Amino acid sequence: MSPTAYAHLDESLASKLIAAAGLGDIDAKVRAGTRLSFDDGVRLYETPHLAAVGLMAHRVRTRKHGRKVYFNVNQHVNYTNVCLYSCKFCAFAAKQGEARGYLMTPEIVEQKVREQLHRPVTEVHMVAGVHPTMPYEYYLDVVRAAKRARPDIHVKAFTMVEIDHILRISGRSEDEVFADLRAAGLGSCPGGGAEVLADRVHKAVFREKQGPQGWLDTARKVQRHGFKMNATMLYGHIERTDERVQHLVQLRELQDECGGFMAYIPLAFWPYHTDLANFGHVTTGCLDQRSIAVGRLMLDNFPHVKAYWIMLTQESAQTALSFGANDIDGTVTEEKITHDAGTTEPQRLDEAQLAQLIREAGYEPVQRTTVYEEIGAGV
Ligand code: V47
Repeated sequence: MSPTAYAHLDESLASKLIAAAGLGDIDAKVRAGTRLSFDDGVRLYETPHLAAVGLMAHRVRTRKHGRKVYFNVNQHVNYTNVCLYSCKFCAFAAKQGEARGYLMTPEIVEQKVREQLHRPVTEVHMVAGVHPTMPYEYYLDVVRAAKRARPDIHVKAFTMVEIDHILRISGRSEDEVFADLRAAGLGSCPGGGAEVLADRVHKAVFREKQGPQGWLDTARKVQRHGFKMNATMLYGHIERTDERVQHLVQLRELQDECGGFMAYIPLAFWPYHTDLANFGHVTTGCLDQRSIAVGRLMLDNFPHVKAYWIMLTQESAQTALSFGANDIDGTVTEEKITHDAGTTEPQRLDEAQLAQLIREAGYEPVQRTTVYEEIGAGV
C-alpha cells in the first residue's frame, strides 16, 4: 500500500485493526479527544502492534494539520564545542585546550550567516557546548552578529542548559537577562538538552549538567518571559519505557501551565565516538516510528511533532509523516552534533529535496517560519 493510500485508510477499517490489537479503549479516548494516562503511554510503547499505534497517531495529526507537512529553510551554527560537561551520549563536546576544541568569535558567526545570504534562509539555529570562560556579553554578541549579517533572520538559540548558564554568569536579574537577549535579537529557543527527564538517567548519563527539574524550571522561565521553544527527548540508549512516558507527561504538564512549546522532537541517539559506543546500536526503524507516534498521542496540547531528518535519517523521517509527524525540520546546512556521533546523512538538503520527500510520502509541503507562520507551498 502506498503512503498516500495509507493516509486515506478507511476510518472504520482502521478502528477494527486497532481494536484487534487490543487498543480499542485507547482509540476511543483518542477519538473523543480525552487525555491519555501514564499507563496508556506505557501500553503504547510496549504493544507489539506498532501499526495500530501509528494509525491512531496519524488520525490525530490529520485532525490537527490535514495533509500539511512543514519544513523551513534554516542553517545551524554551533558556535563552540568546548564544554564544561562530559555527557556520556555526546561526541561533539571537547575540553578546553583539546586540539579538536573550537570557539567562534562573533565575527565568525556573522561570516557563517553571510555565507548563506544567497539562499532564502529564515532561521539560524544556534546551540553549542557550555564554554567555561566566555563572559555574558559573548552570548549577546553572537546573537547580535547573526542579526547584523541578516537583520530579518529569526535567531533560535540556546538550549535550556545554555540559558541556565547564561543566567548564572550574567550577574543580572532574570528579567534583565531575558530583556537583554530579546534586545540582542533572540527570537525563540530550541528544544535540546532535555535528554530524558528522569533522575536515574540523569545520574547515569549526564550527571554534571542540569537535571530534569532544572530543565523544566528553565523552560518555565523562558516561556514566562514570552519566548516560544521546542522540546526534545533523546531516546535509544539506557532509558526505560516508564521513563520515556514520564518525560512526556512532564512536558504535557508544563505545556498546560505555560503554553509556549511549539514542537516535540524525539531525537534518535547516535552512539559512535561517545562514552556509550560500547552499548552499541543505532535506533531501529520501529523505535523511531513508535517514538514519533507515542509523542503525538500523549502530547495532546503540543501543536507540532517534528521528524528531524538528520537524526532519524531521511528514510525514517519520511515514514514518520504517516506515524504522527507533521514537520520534517529544515535545510540545516552545517551540522556537527550528529555528524560527530556517526550519522551518514548529508549536511544539507535543499528546499526541493525536502519538498520531494514530503510529496512522495503523500503529503503537502508547506514552508514555514520558525514559529509556524506559513510562507508558501514549497518548491
Ligand atoms: O541537546 C547530543 C542531542 C541535541 C547526541 O528545537 C544527540 O528545533 C543524538 O536539540 N545522538 C541538539 N542526539 C539538537 C537539538 C535540535 C535539533 C534540531 C532541531 C531542534 C529544534 C533541536 O542533540 C542535544 C542533545 O540532546 N544529542 N548528542 C547523539 N550522540
